[in-house]
Amino acid sequence: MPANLTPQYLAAEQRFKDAVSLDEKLEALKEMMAVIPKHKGTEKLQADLKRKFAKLQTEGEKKHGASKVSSLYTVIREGAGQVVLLGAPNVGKSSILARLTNATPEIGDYPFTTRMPQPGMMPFENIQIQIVDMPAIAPEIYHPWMGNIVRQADDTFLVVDLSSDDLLDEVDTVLQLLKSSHLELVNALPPKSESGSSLTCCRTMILANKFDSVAASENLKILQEFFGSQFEILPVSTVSGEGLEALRQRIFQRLDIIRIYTKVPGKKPDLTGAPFVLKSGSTVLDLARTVHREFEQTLKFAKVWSSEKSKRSLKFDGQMVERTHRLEDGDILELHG
Ligand SMILES: Nc1nc2c(ncn2[C@@H]2O[C@H](COP(=O)(O)OP(=O)(O)O)[C@@H](O)[C@H]2O)c(=O)[nH]1
Ligand SMILES: [Mg+2]
Repeated sequence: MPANLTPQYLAAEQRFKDAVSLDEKLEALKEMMAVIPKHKGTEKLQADLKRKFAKLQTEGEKKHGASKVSSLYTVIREGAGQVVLLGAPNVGKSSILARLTNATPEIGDYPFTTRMPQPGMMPFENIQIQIVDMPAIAPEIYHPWMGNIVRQADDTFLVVDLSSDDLLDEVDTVLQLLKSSHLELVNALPPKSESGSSLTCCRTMILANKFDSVAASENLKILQEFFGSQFEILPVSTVSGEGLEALRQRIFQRLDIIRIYTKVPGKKPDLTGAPFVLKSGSTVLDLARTVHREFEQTLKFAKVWSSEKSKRSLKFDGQMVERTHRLEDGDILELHG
């Protein structure tokens, strides 16, 4: 038996023994994993705890039925886009969520702190983007329902720990586990006609977190060497804050959306509220449909004002445009039916 088990650990163990419900057992085990002294002598016990935890969690899913569990784990979409954070245990997914959003996830230097998908809203200029922190992906804990959440999201970010000497293995493990649930993380989606296989492709970039740590520069080089041609890699640190502003910008850019305001004829536009959000490439008619279905029939033309930030050489200043006119981010539109 390993020595040095603390009173806190023993108390949690007692709670585990006394627990009646599955939830109580899981909570107690989680506490045991959190407080167990981390050294060579407890490695086997730590591994046992992880296995026990995963087993109980799977049992719970079976008992409650897969459908109930997966609905439990669905994240209701909010805001202008939904982005998922994925990765091995302890890489800093929850810390990133906490730095970007209003959410206050549990953060710990022990694995499996996060058991449920946890959403938070990231304010970005005049919109909000939903970021979803996911439970860690590891062989002993991987749940297929995670795949469903990834599939439904607009974008995924694979978080990697630059302080870890096993980072290549960790990335490989995550990619393999996702593949076993028919999900492939890719840099760019293949054209629709080519995606005939049973694998669903999900667009991903790598967040190389803990850039502040001692081994980070060296590990970043290794990561770039092995995965740099396959994925875009952005170094970040939730501790120093480095890369976080670039990350916010990338999250927005990768959603590939435009924000459009409407105005009433003869009045100034109200730019303080939330804009309409559409996919890049949307037309006047697409926007009109979003405002009101009737516009599909009744819309005759629109007038457009470009945003002050527009980089167009020729800015619109209230010109009349047709229904098929392509809109640009920040455009202000007056619809005439
Ligand atoms: N040095 C360093 N540590 C970090 C950074 N981000 C997170 N951590 C630490 O890594 C551990 C795991 O963080 P957490 O966000 O819970 O990881 P998760 O399991 O992926 O959600 C915690 O002890 C954090 O304080 C970072 O940028 N630099
Ligand atoms: Mg976490």
